[in-house]
Amino acid sequence: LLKPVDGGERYELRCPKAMPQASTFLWNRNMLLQLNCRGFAVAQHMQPEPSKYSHAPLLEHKTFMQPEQPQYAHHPGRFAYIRDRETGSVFSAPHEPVRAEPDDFVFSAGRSDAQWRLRKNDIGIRMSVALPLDDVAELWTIEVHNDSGKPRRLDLFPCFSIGYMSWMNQSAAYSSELGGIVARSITPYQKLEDYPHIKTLKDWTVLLHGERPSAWEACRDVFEGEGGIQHPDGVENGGLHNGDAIYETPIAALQYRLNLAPGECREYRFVFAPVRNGEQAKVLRTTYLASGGFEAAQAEVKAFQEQRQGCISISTPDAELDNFVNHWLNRQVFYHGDTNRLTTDPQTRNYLQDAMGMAYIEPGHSRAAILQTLAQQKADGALPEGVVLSNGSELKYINQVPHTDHCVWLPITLQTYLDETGDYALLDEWVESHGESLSVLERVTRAMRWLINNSDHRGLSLIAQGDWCDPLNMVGHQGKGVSGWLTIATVHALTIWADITKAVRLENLSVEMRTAAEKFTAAAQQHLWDGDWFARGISDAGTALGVSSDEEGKIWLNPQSWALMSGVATPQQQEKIKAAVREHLETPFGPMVLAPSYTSMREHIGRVTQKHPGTGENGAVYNHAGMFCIYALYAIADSDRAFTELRRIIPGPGDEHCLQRGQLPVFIPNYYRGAVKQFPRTAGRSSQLFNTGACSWLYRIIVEQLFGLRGIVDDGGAGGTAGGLQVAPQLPAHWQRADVTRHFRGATFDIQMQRDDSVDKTTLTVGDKVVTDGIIRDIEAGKCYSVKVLLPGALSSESGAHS
Ligand code: CEZ
Repeated sequence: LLKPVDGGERYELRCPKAMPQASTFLWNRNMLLQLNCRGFAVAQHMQPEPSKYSHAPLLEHKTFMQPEQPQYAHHPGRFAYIRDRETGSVFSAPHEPVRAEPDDFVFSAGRSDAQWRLRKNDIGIRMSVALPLDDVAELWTIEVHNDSGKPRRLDLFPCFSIGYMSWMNQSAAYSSELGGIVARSITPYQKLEDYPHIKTLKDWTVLLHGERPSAWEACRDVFEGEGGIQHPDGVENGGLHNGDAIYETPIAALQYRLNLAPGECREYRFVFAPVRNGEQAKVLRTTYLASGGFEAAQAEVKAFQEQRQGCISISTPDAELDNFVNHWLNRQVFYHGDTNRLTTDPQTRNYLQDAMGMAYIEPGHSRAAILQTLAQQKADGALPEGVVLSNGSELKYINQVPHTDHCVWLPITLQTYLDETGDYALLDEWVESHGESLSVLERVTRAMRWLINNSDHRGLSLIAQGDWCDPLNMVGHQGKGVSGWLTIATVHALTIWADITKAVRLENLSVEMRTAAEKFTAAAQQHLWDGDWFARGISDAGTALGVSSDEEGKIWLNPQSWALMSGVATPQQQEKIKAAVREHLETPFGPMVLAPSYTSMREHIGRVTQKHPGTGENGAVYNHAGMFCIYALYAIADSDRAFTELRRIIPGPGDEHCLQRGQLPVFIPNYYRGAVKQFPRTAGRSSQLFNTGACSWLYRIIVEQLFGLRGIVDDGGAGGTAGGLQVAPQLPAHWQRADVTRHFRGATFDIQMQRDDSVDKTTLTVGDKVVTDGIIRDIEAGKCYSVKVLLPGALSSESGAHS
């Protein structure tokens, strides 16, 4: 049913019905295209705010990308109907809208394209789509193959949804000058001051063809007639009548008449895109529909991607993990950094964590993102809710709600960047914000002092209308409620900043940070420890949440994970926490973010309790939080349990695992349904949403914890001391061997990790030199190092069970 091909670079699904929502996504810096296996598509481009060019049949409400988006018969898609002119039988590719049972079906997700191959009645169809490097355009190829031993007379009807463009003005017609269907509209608006912007928008949608069709239809209702989109009259009756749409819903349907000899194949190319005018359409035509245009675009994308493969490639006993890490995870991490999730005002915490992942792929990008964030720091040290990326854009949606955690992510991202690059000069860069020029070091210190001051009389961190958990909006809206997680996360952030300032020999500052961290730790211990785990918070009215006396939302994952990673939990508490997480939160899909899921509104907690139980923050396996848990387990060296959880979060291995999730292992979704006891039927189901902080954390975990290949500074070294690469793998006990290539500060390390009976501790050899402290120093850029790591704990056979 499911399998990786091309060495893992593609992933194939062989049935359109087994996981109907299974999807992949393609992007470039200006657009995003999510495609599901049945041909439905969600496309978005930036001008600079997200816009559509292939619309739903009703005017869409504009909002952020949502999880588990439902599909419906008229959902926008890219289809091709095939009609046999002799028998009149009709089917469609990829599967929608006709939904005929295929004889063969393959949906193939690639790193830079998506393909479908299907066969029905001895006719083979191949559809594929790729995006160019920068232009907003879908490059489609449709091939029809006569696999039967006799000549076939067929009609091919490529049919691309344009949908309801605008209530002010919409129309469509064929243009022989531009060579395709051209749909025009005016984005609806009312305010006079919007006009200058509206007139710059790409309000046309075009389907440009390589080969001229024999007929076309631009009006959706005429195309469909009484048969609807599933059995359109235009197809069933055997011909289109070159109609146009005059303030009617457009569609781009073309007709090609084919007479195919046995074994004959015909290929057609199309460009589907939004444009502002005919000139832009002409440029797309000459760039892409001239001979070799698609090939050149793909070659450019490939070359671009090859430069951004990430800093690690692995070969382990777990081939599916290798595929995911080598081909897909790096891609998803890069997508986040490259596009900022296609928003112009990413949430500050997301922006910083996406930049954390980029430290391993394109560190210059992380550096710029840190500077960009600090350039919007407020005078009191607070960071804004969102980082505004383009002139004139504003804080929208969730960014209008006050959250108090944004500063926490700053030292975390900075540390990752510094470890990876050794670029301590960044700390001395000057950043201007609100008319004040301060160094990065001063600005981060100010952010940390803001966190220190954001506390109540008990020393607990105020939550306002949320922290990491966006919908935790009613715990502290009156200004008194506190966050248990944020109190603990503040310890983590301050400790990191204490370490960095110590490394650059700012002893006093470092002590100030460490002392403050100790105070928050003491406050957490005094007010938040509930006997077996840490509480999630205390409301304005003084009611604790996430405590054993709660019937629902009894235990929340984040305070526990962060208590483990920050050192807040004592060794005894660590054991209790691990046991509690196992008992209440563990599932076959990863840990749930809280349990039991709330089933009704709690006005001292907020919106999170109104989400459907088992979705999102209300008790899903929320993978971003799952990553904190895995990171924490590695941080306390519980590497086997960490690996077990890590492996659960990636779909597979095996069909069954993927089927329950309904997702291919080509990305990590933001959640899998939780509430496993309350709703076992839907447990594990993927949100299909590939925007998530989980991917950056997973990449970091894999590089720095699982394989233990982390950059460090020499303790006490003056600012800028490069340090080296620390080698401290935490491989799961059942792995006997792993080979890793790590790119680090311009050098390449070919690392063989192997369990060996003869050692009782990890032993590191570089070339023929034994390195006793586990740190490879004096790294020369451009050089390739051959590294051998012997690990204790060899099993007698390679058959160690994978728990
Ligand atoms: O957004 C994410 C945020 O982007 O939710 C996370 C948070 O840490 C991320 O920064 C946890 O709350 O508002 C809501 O209720 C939603 O939960 C969204 O904001 C959520 C979406 O899943 C992201 O697309």
